[in-house]
Amino acid sequence: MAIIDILNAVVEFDKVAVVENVKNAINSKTPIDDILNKGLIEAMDVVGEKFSSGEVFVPEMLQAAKAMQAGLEILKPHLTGDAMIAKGTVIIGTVKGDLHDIGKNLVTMMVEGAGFNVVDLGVDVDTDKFISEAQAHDADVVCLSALLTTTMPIMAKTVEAFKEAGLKAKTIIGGAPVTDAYAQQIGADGFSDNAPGAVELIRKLVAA
Ligand code: B12
Repeated sequence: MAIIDILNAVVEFDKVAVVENVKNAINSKTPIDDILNKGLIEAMDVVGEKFSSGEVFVPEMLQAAKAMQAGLEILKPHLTGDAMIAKGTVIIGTVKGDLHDIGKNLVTMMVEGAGFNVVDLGVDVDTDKFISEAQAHDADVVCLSALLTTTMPIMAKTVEAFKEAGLKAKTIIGGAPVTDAYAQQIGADGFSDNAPGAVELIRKLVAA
């Protein structure tokens, strides 16, 4: 089973083929990282490019997302399992105005798999909710995800609110348009452009 078949099945939003191709790839011992990064995630980049060029529209983008998520569900047990880590509590959510959740869900899966207690607030989460949930759960780290350039300022507002509230929780940010430079600019405690990187960052922040 070639990785390209997984990628094409997502781009063609053929959920049945995605599931079948991912299962076959796992069975034939294709590296899990390749299935994830070169198959499922790269497919979303192709879909994004097609959206930018007007080749596909929101309904197709949504179908592709659903197909990708079906593939992720099959991969999930293989992404987790490293549970011998000092535990901590992590709050995660996609910021207000933003409904993209595939990347957030992927980060959630891997952080849970690394042995942390993860409270997933879902999408469209406002600053007050991040703060109140961090207080309620005595969170160590708060993860903010954004996929739209228009919702990135909510990250800045939320990071600022955490500083003002004087909570112990560290804030980290991510999502396709987010950069390390932006994280530094808004005073976040960290940034990663991928889910394993998020796990590494959280481990460091919790150990610090
Ligand atoms: C799928 C998709 C959708 C789906 C989302 C379904 C879902 N359940 O998520 C739907 C169809 C709903 C959608 C809607 C829209 N979308 Co859209 N979408 C995408 C698409 C194709 C893929 C996103 C994705 O899932 N990528 C795969 C995941 C795995 O990657 P990721 O999210 O970046 O996450 C990784 C890292 O960033 C990181 N990470 C993520 N979060 C975090 C958090 C932390 C703390 C850390 C450390 C790391 C981290 O780890 C993840 C794993 O590696 C992108 C194109 C793209 N390439 O990004 C456009 C894209 C993001 N969408 C776009 C747009 C414009 C829209 C709409 C405004 C379209 C419209 N006219 O209605 C709406 C907005 C709706 C809203 N209010 O949110 C634009 C944004 C442009 C911009 N500059 O802001 C993009 C870039 C497409 C494009 N090329 O124009 N979209």
